[in-house]
Amino acid sequence: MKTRTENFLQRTVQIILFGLVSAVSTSSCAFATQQNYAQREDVKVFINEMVEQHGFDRVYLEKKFASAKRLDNVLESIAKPAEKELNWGQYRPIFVTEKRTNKGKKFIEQHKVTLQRAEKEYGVPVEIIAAIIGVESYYGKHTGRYTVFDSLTTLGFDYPKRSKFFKSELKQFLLLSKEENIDIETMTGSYAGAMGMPQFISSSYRRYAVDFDGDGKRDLWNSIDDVIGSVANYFSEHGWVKGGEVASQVTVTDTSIVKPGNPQKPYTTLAQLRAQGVKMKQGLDGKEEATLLKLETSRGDEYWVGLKNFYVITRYNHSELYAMAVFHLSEKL
Ligand SMILES: [Ca+2]
Repeated sequence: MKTRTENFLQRTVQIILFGLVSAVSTSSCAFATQQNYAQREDVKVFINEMVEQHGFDRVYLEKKFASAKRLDNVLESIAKPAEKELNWGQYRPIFVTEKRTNKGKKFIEQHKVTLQRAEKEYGVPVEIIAAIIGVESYYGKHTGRYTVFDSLTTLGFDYPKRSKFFKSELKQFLLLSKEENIDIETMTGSYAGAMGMPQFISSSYRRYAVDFDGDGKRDLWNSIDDVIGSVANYFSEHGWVKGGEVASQVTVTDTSIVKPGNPQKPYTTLAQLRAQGVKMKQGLDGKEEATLLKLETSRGDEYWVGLKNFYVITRYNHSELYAMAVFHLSEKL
């Protein structure tokens, strides 16, 4: 699954930037370096491919790449190692706040009809859909101010470490703009190319976005209906179990059974964990597949079982802390 491969640290930094210092929004242009991408050999190869394999107009692409800006701040952001990895005790309070909870309740109230329609159609609870939008963009408020064409061009051609991935996303991005007939100058997002209220990268947008308001377009920047439907469809396509639980806190007597690295994918069953002395709430089906997680906080370690739906949330963002934060926020909504 390569639909959302921005790694955990980048995503965390990005989300923290959105969440904590959103007031300091940077304009893409402020950190741009002049350079003509259209004249570069590697870009010419890329343009050729887009013309020959995907039917793009050469003159159009040459013109666009000639005016593409190299964004130095994008390169700085992506290369910057996070100061330190956050543990659960530090991560949770960033996302599960009273403010985000209250705004989430209002969001649900305001978009109840659409959220309920999405739940009915895709089997994904209203609260989970709302929590994702709440964590990703503060319910649509912070969707990123980078011109995604510039950031993907910069990363695709000037960040060798991940150029394959970003060139592929750039290709997906151009195809998306063509299919949806959107001017690439208006397609904004995070420095790593996550777009709109649900922060879909281009390949996810093409694959999972749906037109949920029926106007014939999939618009994740402006149509809240499309956003809601698309998030629900994403989860449904990744195997969301209708009516299933996400995670449950447990007590572990023998901590040596905890696998290091917090595997996100279920690798055992609840019955097996019970047999290993894990105490959990009643009513959980023993046959259900699960993973056992250890989450560190300043008040000591917490142990959780993550079920299939927990794993599905990590398909949106490959971090167990992210999935747990979404789950906790959804529980408060
Ligand atoms: Ca639409």
